[in-house]
Amino acid sequence: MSNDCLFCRIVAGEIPATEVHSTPTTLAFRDINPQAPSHVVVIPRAHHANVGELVAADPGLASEVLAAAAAVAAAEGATDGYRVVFNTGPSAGQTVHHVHAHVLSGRDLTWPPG
Ligand code: D5M
Repeated sequence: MSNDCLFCRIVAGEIPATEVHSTPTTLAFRDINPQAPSHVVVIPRAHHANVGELVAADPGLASEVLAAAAAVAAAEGATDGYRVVFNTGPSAGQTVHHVHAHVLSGRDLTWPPG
């Protein structure tokens, strides 16, 4: 855990979040700035800066994050489809440096993304 990390502080219960799914190794909560009718952030409880660092350090945990993302999409009723996004690095707009999967659904999602 990093005291400087917003998502570590959510895992620790120091900052409130609207939790929608939880496992011993992952946590999912509603994005504070939703970009779709359903917008959930899925994180590993352990701190890794981005998806590349996560999969290099712990591929099993990366798989658990993806499984949690799929479970969230199912629970949100995303029968028409959903998108999983890992913004990685400044050019992709990553602002929180604790790896997270955005799970977006509930509207038609355009391609390519901006
Ligand atoms: O996405 C970081 C995301 O994290 C962004 O969509 C807002 C969200 N966020 C930031 N703070 C919170 C809290 N406190 N609760 C829920 N969601 C939050 P990025 O891909 O790094 O730009």
